[in-house]
Amino acid sequence: MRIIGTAGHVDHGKSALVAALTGTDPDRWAEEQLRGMTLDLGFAHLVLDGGLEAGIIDVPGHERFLHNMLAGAAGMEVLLLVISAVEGVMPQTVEHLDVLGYLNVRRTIVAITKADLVESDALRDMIRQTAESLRGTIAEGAPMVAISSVTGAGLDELRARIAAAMRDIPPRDADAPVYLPVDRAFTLDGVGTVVTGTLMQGTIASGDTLTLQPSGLKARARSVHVFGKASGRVEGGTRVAINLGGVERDSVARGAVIAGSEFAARSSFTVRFTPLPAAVPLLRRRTPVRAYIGAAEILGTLIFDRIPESAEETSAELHVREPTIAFPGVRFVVRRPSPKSLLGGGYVEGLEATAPVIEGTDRNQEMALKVLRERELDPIAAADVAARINAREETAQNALEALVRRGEAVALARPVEFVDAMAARTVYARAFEQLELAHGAEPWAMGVTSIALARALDLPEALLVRVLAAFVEDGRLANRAGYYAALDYQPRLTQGQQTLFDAAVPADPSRPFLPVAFEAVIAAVRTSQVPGAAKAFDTLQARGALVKVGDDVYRGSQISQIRARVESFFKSHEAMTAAEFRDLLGTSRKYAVPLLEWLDAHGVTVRNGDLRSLRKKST
Ligand SMILES: Nc1nc2c(ncn2[C@@H]2O[C@H](COP(=O)(O)OP(=O)(O)OP(=O)(O)O)[C@@H](O)[C@H]2O)c(=O)[nH]1
Ligand SMILES: [Mg+2]
Repeated sequence: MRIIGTAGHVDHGKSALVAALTGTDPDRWAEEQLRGMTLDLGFAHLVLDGGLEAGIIDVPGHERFLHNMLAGAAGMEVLLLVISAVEGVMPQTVEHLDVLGYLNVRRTIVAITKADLVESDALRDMIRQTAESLRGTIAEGAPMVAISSVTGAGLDELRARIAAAMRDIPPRDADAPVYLPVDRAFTLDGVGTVVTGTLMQGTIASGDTLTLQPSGLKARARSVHVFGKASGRVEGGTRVAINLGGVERDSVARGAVIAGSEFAARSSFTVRFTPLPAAVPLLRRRTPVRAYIGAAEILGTLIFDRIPESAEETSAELHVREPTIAFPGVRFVVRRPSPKSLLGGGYVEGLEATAPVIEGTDRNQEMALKVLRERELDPIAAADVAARINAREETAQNALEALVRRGEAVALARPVEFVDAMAARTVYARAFEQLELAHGAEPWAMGVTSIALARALDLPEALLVRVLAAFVEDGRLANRAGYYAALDYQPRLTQGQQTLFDAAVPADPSRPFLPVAFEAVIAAVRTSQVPGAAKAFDTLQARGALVKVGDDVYRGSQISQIRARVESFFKSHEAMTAAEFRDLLGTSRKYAVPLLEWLDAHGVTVRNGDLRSLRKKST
């Protein structure tokens, strides 16, 4: 289904044309019937030859109801510009074209109505003049068809033009996140709350849980109707009516949005804005506006860095008083709060709007990559990428994973986020440079800690750790006992360092399980004046050559023997007391207790009251 919209000056025959094409009078209100004038949006279902279907949105032409016209305008893809053969182009013809020039119209057809009321010469002249007046608008060069809603003349040709235009435009993205600006909300007896709107993109199925924004209310789609017919599932580009379960009529109104979870309501948007030429002198650095986004009308402020001096596209911030849903590429129009003249319009800035059109899955990957590149080293979650590239979260996730496989992105953990691979590789390269320097300068050290690396690279430590983890995972960097090192790096102590520690923690065969006080080792390091002794001590501990247990230091070989004895003890015992352990090693209580705690902490034994048992190997 496609969405056709009417536009044109009051009384030019928009509603009559819709009725002639569809058999439905779009003026559904008694007051509209009485006054012979459209006050609010009307809707009709057009079925053309071959089953081609469209929803028609009929708008009021009177300038007083421009806000209602605006509520329906964003959904229009095919514009049926209605111009009376009697009057020609009139003020609201121009105003509607100005509005629609900022929105999503892709094809325009001009219907010259009331052709039955003018002579054929006058009609020809009018058509020529009209074509002239439409220069520079979105209707420039559009096909023009003279019709009469009274006699039916020209309607077949108009239908053929409409069908051709509909076939010409690409379908809306059914795979994108749901975006449905609500243009009507009402209650039906025995049914409950119903909202209608144009599903701009995405897919909704009856039974889905939908989110209303900006309220955040959740509602169940009890049923989904398309022009009176129940439909299990509707895709982007359809006029829909949804019966919402669990929502009071009062809590939803025109301007609300049914939006996918990818989108969050915001009150501030970076936009590209183009003023109308006549509005340029009215612009201030902070220009109060009435903004029309989707079907919403919200007061706000347009803020410029530099006040536009011509009717050219420029960057601006749009702040609105009530948060709403808009994402890159979403179009908007602004008027003055009062008098309500049109100021201009534009679109929410972002990749969607500025990137060259890339179709298919590659499009998502390319857009996601642009997001990553723009952020450099600032990680971003898949859900946030989704909102920025206007894709469903799952789609964004797949695109990001594909980028990781392509080597264009790097996945970080805790939380799962992504960064541009180029930026990450730069960090890796700089870190590696630091490591090589450190390995050369202090070959006895284990490597470099994250704190030292972060300081050298001038990066937040937490970020550095997450980025480098990806390279550790890939096997391009080692992280041992908290020290980063090149993969093939092995610390080697100097002869002086080795001698120092051999003497400080000596092996005494007569007292095989006697440790040395940690303080004593530190004192030996301090008084020795052996260069690099402190880091060498760290290295020996990191590699298990020396083991700190409580306040004492054991040689690694002592610890292995102790473990071996304990394990062999448990071959013939279920449990072990502290006293049994002490006797097993022939050591004193002073050393036995910290050793037992160390064995508990290192997963050798399990403590159960006063008893220890061997921890079952969980493989
Ligand atoms: N003779 C003749 N009268 C027409 C034709 N189209 C519309 N009219 C008449 O013109 C008047 C206005 O028509 P509408 O269709 O209500 O005009 P509109 O553009 O919808 O007006 P608004 O919605 O108020 O902007 C009505 O009295 C119609 O009967 C036509 O093709 N021929
Ligand atoms: Mg009308």
